[in-house]
Amino acid sequence: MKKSWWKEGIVYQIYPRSFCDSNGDGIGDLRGIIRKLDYIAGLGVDIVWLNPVYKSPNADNGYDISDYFDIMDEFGTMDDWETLLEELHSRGIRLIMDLVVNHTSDEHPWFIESRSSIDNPRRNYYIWRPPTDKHEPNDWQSIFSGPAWQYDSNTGEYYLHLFDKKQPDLNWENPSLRKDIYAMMRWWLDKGVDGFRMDAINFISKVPGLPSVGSKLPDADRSGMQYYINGPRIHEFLKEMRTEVLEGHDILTVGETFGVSPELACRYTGGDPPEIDMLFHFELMKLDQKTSDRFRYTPWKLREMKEIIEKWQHTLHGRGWNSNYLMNHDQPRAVSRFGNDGPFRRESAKLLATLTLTLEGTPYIYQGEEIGMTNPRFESIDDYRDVELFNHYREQSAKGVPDSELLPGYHRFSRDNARTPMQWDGSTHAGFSTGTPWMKVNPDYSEINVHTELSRHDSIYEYFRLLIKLRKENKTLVYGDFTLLDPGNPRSFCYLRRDDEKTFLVTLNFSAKETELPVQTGSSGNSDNGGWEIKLCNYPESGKKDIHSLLRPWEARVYTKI
Ligand code: ISL
Ligand code: CA
Repeated sequence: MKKSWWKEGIVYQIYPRSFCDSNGDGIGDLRGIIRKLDYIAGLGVDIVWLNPVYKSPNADNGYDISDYFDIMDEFGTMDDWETLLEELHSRGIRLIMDLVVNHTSDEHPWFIESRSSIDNPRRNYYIWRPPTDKHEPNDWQSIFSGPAWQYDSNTGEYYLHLFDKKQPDLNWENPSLRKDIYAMMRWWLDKGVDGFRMDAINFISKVPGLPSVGSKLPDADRSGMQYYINGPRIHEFLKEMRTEVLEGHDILTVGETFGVSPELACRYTGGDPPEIDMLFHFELMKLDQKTSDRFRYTPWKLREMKEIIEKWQHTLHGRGWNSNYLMNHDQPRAVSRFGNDGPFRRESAKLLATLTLTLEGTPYIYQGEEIGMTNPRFESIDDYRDVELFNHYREQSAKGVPDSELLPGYHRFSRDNARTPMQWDGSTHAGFSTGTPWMKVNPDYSEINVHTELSRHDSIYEYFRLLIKLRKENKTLVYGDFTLLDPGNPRSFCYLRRDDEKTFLVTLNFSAKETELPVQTGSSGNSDNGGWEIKLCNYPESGKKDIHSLLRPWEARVYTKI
């Protein structure tokens, strides 16, 4: 297997709007990030991924770009961005930028021209269709609720928007559009960026003719997704991007790809060179969300989580490359979702970190995960900020669904769960801003914050640091193979990571009950430890001398064979 820095590296994701506000306007910014670089570097991460910082009217917090070549006013200037890049590089940290090219803002000059007349040269930069029987051209639904088409009275046609109506989809069938996108990517590479996280990248090729779903399919399939996910020309476009832009650059590319199987992931990430280096799949994110209603909870079992992880580890081993994440800016807080944000918050935050950082594939840590931040439970819809939620709310309340029925779903699944301001200390607004934050701080900030965390010798941050160090010192944890132990065990998740040199055993108790280990690792007071030496444990008495045969509630241990 080919080795590379982006396989061995660890990524820290920053959502700039919510990270640190340097000038008191309530919005996080680039200067704020610069202030906190030693904190980030202290974790031992090698790569920072920034969510979009380009000019944007912020219908979807920067995922609606109006100028690819400039920085959003609220976040600072291009000079600030250059300083950030220099400061990261001087600490040995690389920077990857979000690349949003499935759509732009409706305020992008291309779209303004495109909508101006049917024969404008930019008309075909977007996807316009005349009405069908005075209605939408097809029955596709927007991922953010309602039809995926918006009527424009100026020319009497509809344009396609898979996300909000302020995010019109670009027409990748048009070679001039592709040329412009590639030129923009080269421009950022010339500025020194180290890679791209490609937003919704497997949505860019739509099935020609844009067929309607029709009424035959069950409800879950009515979105039209089958006509644009991994569409007919996606591999061709990515290969073209590779030759036109990426070839000859030693960078990292990661695709955000909803609806990809492990086999397909091998096709995307397995070539030489690969179409994209790695991708984010959504199978774990669907564990507790199995219906088409984004805000409906479905119970999940640890066994299912193990099956998914095992399948991805096995299928991609030697044939592609994984990326591992338990949350990001679109998902609930991992500790609230997969862990226990009550009495075992600290233990379970560390346990989840152990999982992310001991699998094959590149690990991604999202801001606040390293201090165990939790989901807020805002009591009023007004406290939320996300366009996805508001569009959903508008649709549901128009149908007469009361707030009290909608709030539990928002508490659990709103993307704002991950977007509340970073909790730096116990002062007003958690030290995020001296002004009024753009979104309320989670009320638990006086207990959960960086300052409190760093003052403890057993902090979650410190545990992340130790795990990262262990991974860096042991390439077996990066490249080794994966064997699941005791797959049917409903409470413990245990596995081996192995190569010619070493074997690691990871044991995770995903429950508040004591659980037996599937492997003989010796017991308290017993010198026969089965040849296992403990390297890391999320309980205070690191277990070095005292090796229990039972896993305590939410206990995580990493052993190595001696
Ligand atoms: O398709 C999905 C589920 O039905 C989504 O998970 C989809 O893949 C996801 O919403 C795409 O997210 C990305 O693009 C959005 C932006 O709002 C998100 O923040 C971004 O991560 C539009 O640019
Ligand atoms: Ca600011």
